[in-house]
Amino acid sequence: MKLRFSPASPYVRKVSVTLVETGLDDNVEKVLTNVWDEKTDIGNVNPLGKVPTLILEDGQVLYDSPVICEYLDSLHDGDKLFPASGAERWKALRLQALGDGMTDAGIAWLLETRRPEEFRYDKWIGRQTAVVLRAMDALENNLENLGTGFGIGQIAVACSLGWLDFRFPDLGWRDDRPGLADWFTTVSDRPSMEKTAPAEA
Ligand SMILES: N[C@@H](CCC(=O)N[C@@H](CS)C(=O)NCC(=O)O)C(=O)O
Repeated sequence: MKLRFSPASPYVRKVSVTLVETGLDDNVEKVLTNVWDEKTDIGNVNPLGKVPTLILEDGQVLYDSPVICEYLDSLHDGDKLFPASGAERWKALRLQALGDGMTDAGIAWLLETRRPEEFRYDKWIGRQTAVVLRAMDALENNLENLGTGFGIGQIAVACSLGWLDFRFPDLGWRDDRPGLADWFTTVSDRPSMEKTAPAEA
């Protein structure tokens, strides 16, 4: 399998963490991809032009991160990151959606700040910032949803928080959210998280 990746992407990090947590890290060749390079071929591989994109041995292409992570989870016999069914599954998928949604808003916010000043829309930045902070509040106010495990929902939230620290180091989100801050400190010690810290390409 080949993984088209960028070391800065929080969605790619979900896949990279999943690979370590499932013991599959050695089964994937990682191909550095700059999706913003005008000459990139990523749009020929994945019509959405995004990373992560996983290319299977038979040439089949998988995207996006929830699909890739669930596929990888189907390839091993250890503890599953995606509960198979029932209430636990919906809980895990909702937590993943919350983590991914927090990332989506953070990325929209970041990209807006990178536009030339005359094209920047402060109201849009405000809207996205509010989503990020509201998602963090929802996590802080429902810490039981994070629990003690490290499945796909927790992975999505951890990768999102790690990316927000990377891109917005002065956000100060820990000040009013001590429970979430403690949880993130604990999960950041996992080898899968240590090995995949975000970096500029
Ligand atoms: N929902 C997708 C989001 C993937 C995504 O937006 N990746 C970014 C990198 S962080 C990207 O490739 N952006 C390129 C673009 O939007 O054109 C996932 O979970 O994989």
